[in-house]
Amino acid sequence: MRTLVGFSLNFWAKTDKKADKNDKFDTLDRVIYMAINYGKIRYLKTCASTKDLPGEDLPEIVLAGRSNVGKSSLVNALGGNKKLARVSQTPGKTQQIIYFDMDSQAILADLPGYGFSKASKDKSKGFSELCDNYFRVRKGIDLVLLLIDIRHEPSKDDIGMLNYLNSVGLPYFLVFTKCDKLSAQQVRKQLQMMSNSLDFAEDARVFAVSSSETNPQKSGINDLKQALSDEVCK
Ligand SMILES: Nc1nc2c(ncn2[C@@H]2O[C@H](COP(=O)(O)OP(=O)(O)O)[C@@H](O)[C@H]2O)c(=O)[nH]1
Ligand SMILES: [Mg+2]
Repeated sequence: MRTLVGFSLNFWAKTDKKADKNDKFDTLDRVIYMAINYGKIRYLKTCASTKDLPGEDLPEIVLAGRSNVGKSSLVNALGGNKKLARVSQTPGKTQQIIYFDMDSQAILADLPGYGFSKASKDKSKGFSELCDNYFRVRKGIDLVLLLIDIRHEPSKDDIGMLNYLNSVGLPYFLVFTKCDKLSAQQVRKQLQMMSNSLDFAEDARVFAVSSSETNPQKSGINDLKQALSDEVCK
């Protein structure tokens, strides 16, 4: 069965304060040891080419998704610091791979977004080449976070990326972003639609998150943090 982890935890916590103490999703269970101190996420380096990539000593987590889906905002939400990664109003601005060190426990690669229309053709070409080259040369990827906007049908590029991950067998989580823009009921409906229309691995975990600066609750982020820590410590 597909696990709608972040989604169920978050909305249960909000609506059912007297949840059964023995329930495995009880909020007490959330105060568990995390390997990664997320307050210690730091910018590491920016890579314009695969020649610049950092060493592969630490586990590597990769953020992939279309431009403007919320990759940089997610880095900031994980780190609890809105200045970590530059959040852009203009799709397609980031044209490099930006690395963050996660408390010396793992590194996080924020990939250039795919599928943006405003950048020039040349840049667009370089962009996807960098991503292609990255996945070709990088052998030690531990986990890909594939971000998809909860509000929209997955794009051709989202589906292409998912098919790629399935075909090469890279482990991934699906992270649906911008959930604060929908009601709880709409989020549920969209998740159902996504799980019917997307061909994702049975063991892929699914999170529904909000990284919005104006939404202090940051739904789903704690659950994602815990899951990333668990992956890194495995
Ligand atoms: N409401 C809301 N806006 C978001 C969220 N995540 C990102 N955004 C907005 O979406 C835009 C693009 O975000 P950004 O993180 O730069 O996307 P990236 O291109 O994938 O790195 C910015 O205006 C963000 O403020 C979210 O969870 N909720
Ligand atoms: Mg970005």
